[in-house]
Amino acid sequence: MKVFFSEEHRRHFPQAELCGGEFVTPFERPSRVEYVLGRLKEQGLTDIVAPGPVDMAPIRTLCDPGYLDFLENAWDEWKAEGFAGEVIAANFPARRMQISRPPRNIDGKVGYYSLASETALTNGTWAAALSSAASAQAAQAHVAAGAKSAFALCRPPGHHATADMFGGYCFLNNAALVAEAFRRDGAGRVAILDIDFHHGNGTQDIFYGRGDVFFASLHGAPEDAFPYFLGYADETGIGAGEGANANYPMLPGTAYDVWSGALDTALARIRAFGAEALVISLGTDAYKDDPISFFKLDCPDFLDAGRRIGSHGLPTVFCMEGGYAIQQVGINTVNVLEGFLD
Ligand code: Q9C
Ligand code: ZN
Repeated sequence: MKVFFSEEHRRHFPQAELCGGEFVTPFERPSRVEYVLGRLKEQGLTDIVAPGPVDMAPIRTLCDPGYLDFLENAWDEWKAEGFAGEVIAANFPARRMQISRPPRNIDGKVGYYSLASETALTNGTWAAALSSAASAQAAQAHVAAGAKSAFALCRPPGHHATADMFGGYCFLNNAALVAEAFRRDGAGRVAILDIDFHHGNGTQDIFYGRGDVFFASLHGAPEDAFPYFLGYADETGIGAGEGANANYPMLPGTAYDVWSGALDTALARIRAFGAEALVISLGTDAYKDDPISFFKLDCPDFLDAGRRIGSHGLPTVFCMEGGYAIQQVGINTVNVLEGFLD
């Protein structure tokens, strides 16, 4: 399996994450990908290449122009405002406030264009997010050209990002870009399966009204887990998208017996949908010792999950998402790929 990876990810390395009322070193840190790269090489997955330049056209098609403009200029505007720290949102358009009027001031704009305040934006964030999207695009092009599968080692991750909001460590929705590219390249129906511990709210939101892209997500129940305000089982799509969204929220302490049942159900739905290509949002934060999650999957479970995904035989692009148990993120992520290849 070919791996697409850009060193440009390093340009996103915020010092601060707001967590429990304190600033901590971000869980989503550059060293995560070193562990994944190390494990890939250890297991003989050595075909690792840098993507070509990002293709902006599909990003402009997918995202709100004001949002892209914000991402590109936020750091400069923040500094011009005289703020000393990293770009962090503190003001949000909450219930019964204006949600269609982006403020002029960057302190307002950052809240307008985000869904949470844990994620800081820095000088190199835009370049890093574009390089992450470029890896996803290159992986998709590789599979569209006939390869059975590819792994986009994306950082920063993408599945929480909507067309007009960042948050949950995500800026551009890489998995959504891949799904759209498969459609553009001729796949009539595409499925996205999100196995990250957190609900893929951004991906769901982007495709919620569409019948051509099926979205399934296995995640911590919204009553108990970020992003809290989406991911319930009764969210099944709307209009043409009715029936093309499937959520599998699960409770704290969920282990592989229950989780794998949800995985099989989701895969059966994807098969029944008639997907011609598959995108996996590959987070491994369902791991038992993940510092910010509450499922109980163990390392071999990721191997088995990969096997179950691979047994469907669909052309597949994996996009890296979360996974914060730093010592195991490489093993768990590569286990899914190895299981898939079995
Ligand atoms: N105090 C992804 O896995 N909440 N994003 C963190 C820590 C946000 C996770 C709570 C979690 C975002 C891609
Ligand atoms: Zn996650």
